[in-house]
Amino acid sequence: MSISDLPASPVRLAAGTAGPGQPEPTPELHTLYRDFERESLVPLWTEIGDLMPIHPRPAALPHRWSWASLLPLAQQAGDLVPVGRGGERRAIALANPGLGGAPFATPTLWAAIQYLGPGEVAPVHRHTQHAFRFVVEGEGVWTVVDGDPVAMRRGDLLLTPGWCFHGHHNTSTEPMAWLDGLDIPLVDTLGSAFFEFGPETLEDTSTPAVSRAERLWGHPGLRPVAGPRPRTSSPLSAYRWEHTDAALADQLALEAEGHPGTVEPGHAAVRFTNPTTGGDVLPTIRAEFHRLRAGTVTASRREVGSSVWQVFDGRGTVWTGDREHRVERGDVFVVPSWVPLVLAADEPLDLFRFSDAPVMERLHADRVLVEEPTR
Ligand code: GTQ
Ligand code: FE2
Repeated sequence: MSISDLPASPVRLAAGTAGPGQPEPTPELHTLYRDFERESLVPLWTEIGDLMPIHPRPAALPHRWSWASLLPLAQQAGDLVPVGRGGERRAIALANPGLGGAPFATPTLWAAIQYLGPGEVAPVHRHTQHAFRFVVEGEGVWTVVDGDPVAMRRGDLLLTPGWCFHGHHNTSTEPMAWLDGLDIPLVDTLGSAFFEFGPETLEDTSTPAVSRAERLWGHPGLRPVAGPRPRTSSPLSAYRWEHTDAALADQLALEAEGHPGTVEPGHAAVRFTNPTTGGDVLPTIRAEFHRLRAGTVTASRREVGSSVWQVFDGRGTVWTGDREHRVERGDVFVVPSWVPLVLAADEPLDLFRFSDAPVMERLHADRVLVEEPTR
């Protein structure tokens, strides 16, 4: 029996046989443990294996949601559930099956599919939770961030940092669905949630192709001289697909020309950055884009902290621990802390990823273990 297999309940423990480091069960011990319970006390020696494991043992499980299942359900919600003040958003959370029914993808990250029909408006509000949207297909929605209308199109990453007012509206004749990522579970654990309703109507209903934030902050390698103070969240509210795509294509092309820059052979990756710091786009969330050449199998990689991935294009196979999933466009999968991940591309494979890495780094809890491919 390993230390982490010890039974959890002190009372149960006192009734059974003693495990390693545990006292012999006696009626007196049983009474002591019952008295602990009555006084809201828990002895460490019965919990040590769960609370202080040899390595992370997350409750969250590796899991895959297929876009082919998510989208029709979001469409049905579009038919049956109105969007407006009070409910605020027609967002359906991906609930990790290991987290007891909580609407959390991981212990720190929220992931949801949000759906907005033609002409619909999701009202303005703000909250301390940091948020982004990632678009796997469609267009026609503008998210208005602190009064600045930001177009949402396939491949774009759009930011809504904490305490920025935001509302969304669909100006097209087609419905649109996208992926939301927020730090709701972390904020819930920390007890740091505040929320405020905004004005009843959007501040600006214009539909510019380029937001004001991009005009100020979206020029490569350049920042305005005025207002140069570092900000913990990126002031650039849109990261456009054309730039991401070009960066990934160049990374792979350079590799083919014999110049380094990829993560590993056939695996290009970029991180979205805050132009005021060079760091992550949000204080609690890291966002990346990965591109695998057809035939690439990655090294096995385990990291402290959890990630959510969405396939943007292509098909492949994902191994999370000993689970294997076939994935294709739109599919979302979760990699809990310290679970080894291997990706294999059957055809060119593009993936968006977000994680709680900035939190782990701030806590000096970040660790990575890379093992060469065995498959
Ligand atoms: O679009 O503002 O998925 O506030 C969860 C909370 C989306 C949003 C979510 C939110 C939003
Ligand atoms: Fe929100």
